[in-house]
Amino acid sequence: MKMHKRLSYAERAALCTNHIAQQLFSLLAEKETNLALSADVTSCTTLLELADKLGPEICILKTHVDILSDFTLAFTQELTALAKKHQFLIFEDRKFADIGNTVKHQYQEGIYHIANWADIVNAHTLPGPGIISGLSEVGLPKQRGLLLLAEMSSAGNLINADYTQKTLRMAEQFPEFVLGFITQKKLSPDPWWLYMTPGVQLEEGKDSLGQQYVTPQKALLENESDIIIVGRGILKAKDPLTEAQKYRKAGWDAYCAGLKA
Ligand code: 5BU
Repeated sequence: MKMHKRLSYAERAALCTNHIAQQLFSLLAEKETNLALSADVTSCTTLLELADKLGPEICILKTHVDILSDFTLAFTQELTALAKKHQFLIFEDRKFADIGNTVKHQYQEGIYHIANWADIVNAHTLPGPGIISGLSEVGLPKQRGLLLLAEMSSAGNLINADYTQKTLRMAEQFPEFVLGFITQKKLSPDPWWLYMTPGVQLEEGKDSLGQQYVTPQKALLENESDIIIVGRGILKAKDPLTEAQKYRKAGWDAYCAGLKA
């Protein structure tokens, strides 16, 4: 028997001290979508068209900026303008994984200047807490947020339950900067952490390179995650907008069912 009633996104927004978590929980509640689009395309024009068309359906647009073959800084200005227009946050799925001093430069400098346009980035905890300190030196003054990789969706990954728990403990040392986790499931009774789950499609399954898919219901209702991250499930569809609307509905219905459970 369940002891605790699940809290709504709005209730959790009110319990957050982390600025970005609060903003994102409020956005989920107001826009009524827990769908993040993984915009894994290689052309800036295609990405911007997707962002403009699907923007009204999503809470987050997730990028892999280093797969864009025609990246320019002007592109990031257009993307941030679309984020404002359609009210979504930008998450660069950079998966930083080096020592603090190096990731600081990777976050702020280089070709991409990620810290200037991405609201959220993520990092592996393998290098230890210095990676978070380094990123926070760049991100905190800009009111950015960090997700830690607590679990991965791919088959045979080396993350175990102990690593996941230690990742949670590390997050607790940086409550101002860390807003939550990339994970397959809820990790803590503390209501302020946000959970985002990749490896989601309408049917369970896998791809040929180790990706494993769960359904929106499994991720949000059973595993109590908060946001589903969907790439090819939407991008490969004949009509990505209609497909995004299907995922949005599936995600929102699963969230509402969780509140009633
Ligand atoms: P897909 O097309 O829905 O399989 O894309 C999933 C996206 O999420 C893709 O950009 C991955 O890089 C990303 N991802 C993931 O699939 N699994 C993980 O554990 C993490 C990120 Br972390």
